[in-house]
Amino acid sequence: MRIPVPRTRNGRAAACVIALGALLPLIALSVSNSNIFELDGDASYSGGPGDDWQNIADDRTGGPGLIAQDNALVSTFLTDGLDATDTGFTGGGSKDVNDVTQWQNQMSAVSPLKNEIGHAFAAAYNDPSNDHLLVYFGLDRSGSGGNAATGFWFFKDKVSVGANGKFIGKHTVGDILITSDYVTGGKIGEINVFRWVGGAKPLQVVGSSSTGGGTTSGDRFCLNNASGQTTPLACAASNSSVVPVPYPQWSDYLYKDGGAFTKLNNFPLRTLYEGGVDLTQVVGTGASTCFASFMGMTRTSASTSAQLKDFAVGDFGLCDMSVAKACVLDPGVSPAVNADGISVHTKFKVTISNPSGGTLRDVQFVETASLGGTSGRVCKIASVSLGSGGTAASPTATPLNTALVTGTAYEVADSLAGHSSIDVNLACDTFDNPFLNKVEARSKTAASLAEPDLIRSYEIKADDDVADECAATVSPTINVTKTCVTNLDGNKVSLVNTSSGMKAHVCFSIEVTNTGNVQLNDLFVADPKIAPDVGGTAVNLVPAGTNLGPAGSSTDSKLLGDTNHNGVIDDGEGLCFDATAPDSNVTNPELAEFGNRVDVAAVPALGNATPQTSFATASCPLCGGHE
Ligand SMILES: [Ca+2]
Ligand SMILES: [Ca+2]
Ligand SMILES: [Ca+2]
Ligand SMILES: [Ca+2]
Repeated sequence: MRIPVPRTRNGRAAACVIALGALLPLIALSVSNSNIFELDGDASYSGGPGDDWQNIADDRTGGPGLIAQDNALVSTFLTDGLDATDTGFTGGGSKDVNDVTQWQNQMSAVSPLKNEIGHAFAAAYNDPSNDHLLVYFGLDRSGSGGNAATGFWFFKDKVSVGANGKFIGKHTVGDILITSDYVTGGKIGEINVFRWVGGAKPLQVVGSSSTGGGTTSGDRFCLNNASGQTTPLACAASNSSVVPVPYPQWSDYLYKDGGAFTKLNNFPLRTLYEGGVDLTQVVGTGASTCFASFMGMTRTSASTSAQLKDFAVGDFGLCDMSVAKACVLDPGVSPAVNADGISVHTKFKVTISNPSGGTLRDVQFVETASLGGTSGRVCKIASVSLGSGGTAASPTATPLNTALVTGTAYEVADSLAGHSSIDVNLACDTFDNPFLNKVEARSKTAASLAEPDLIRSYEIKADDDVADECAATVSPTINVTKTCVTNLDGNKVSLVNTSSGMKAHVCFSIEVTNTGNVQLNDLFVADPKIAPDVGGTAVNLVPAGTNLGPAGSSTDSKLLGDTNHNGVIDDGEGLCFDATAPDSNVTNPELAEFGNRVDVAAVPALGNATPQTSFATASCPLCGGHE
């Protein structure tokens, strides 16, 4: 497979089209007119005002670039695999009436050999006489002749070969299929043009030689003009004689007839097929003529019940759009934990690109992440960078620094020229770290369209080897200190007489501090002797250095034993217990101590939910000489 031929001659191509229109202002052109394209049963350029496949192959990737003329708006020239290394259709689901998602492909030799595609190609032109979009298509066969049938899809979606025998992409209403038959003698016997409409009968016949009839002129067969039309809907030609392979433009034409594949300088009879369709007639004036990919195929017949054989598929960027989104790294700013310790600030850049030759209109951008409401997620457009290829939308259509609404389309450019892109710069605050989300871009190929005809999306996913997501550094840490409270006598231990005898009365203060950058929830304090009351079942500590709300409710530390919440342990405050004997039953009063250990734990509000823990011990001496 090849990528589409890069259009390096747009300026001259446009000039040629204008010149052609200026020279032939009163002459009705059409899909069958050789002044636009030579549907003549060969691939060689005659030197006239219209192109042939030689002009297209000249500009393919790796082509020689020797011919000045190439009037195509966009073109593609695909070199297909041969024999056992070729990918072709397989399976019962590979039918015209089934969605692309039901088709299957496999690597194997095509049977019979007459269905072996060597190359497939397509090109789009503007008909200057009526502004219709004309699309031409063709293929060469690398196997011996005989009756054969072809099909050509123009997809709105980007269809390509996927993994495990599947295809990537799907049908879209408006996809076009042209099937054709060519029979002994090289004559085209049948052309059918279908439009994908979805539903139970997804293929709608737009034009067919079986119902409307056709006319043969030389090697060219055209459908008779439809009612109300002055030019044919579609034409096709095949070589009824041996014609040259136009080297050096063509990539090697290999042919097999019983033996091995051999490079030929001529196309044998009926191995070259070319056709064209008036797309504007197919879809109607004013409707979208946007297509993103092209497929040429061989098949058992032109009927929609045919078994599908070989195919070649590639991009056909008649109009196209892509969107990407990535987190912007801005140290200390993005991504970063906000001062509240529970949310993360992230800047994102959404890049909407137009890789095609045509202009996109009314470029819109939609956030599909759940924003606002009770979730606390907020994204705002900080700015739009238009670059040289974009023109601004009305300022009211692009509200800056305003909370975006999920699912609402915001226009970010009035137009986006071919081969250019724009950036939408966003700032988001969310409870997620990293904030994984999805964006959608929409645009039109004609400003007159009621609805966008190009819709693309991009999702930032975790762990998919694409560095588009980023997470703020979350550093949850908790600290605890435990101190003996000195009583009025200046001692840390008081002896009190109780009904059960003399006891030591000992008081502590315990201070738990959040020393990290994230809020700590559900503070848990365990001290077996004093059973401290932490002040509720769900006590939270805000990040270090932040104090929100009234004292004692939203602070970064909690002083246990401070009964009146004035921040200090006053006389009579503290967490106390009575003991009948010193720790370890020490008998020497000089060495006697009363103490134990406190353990704390709390759960970070962001990042890993593993509780943070710490502990402290304090021992209060009976005689005050040591601690
Ligand atoms: Ca031709
Ligand atoms: Ca020709
Ligand atoms: Ca092939
Ligand atoms: Ca193939």
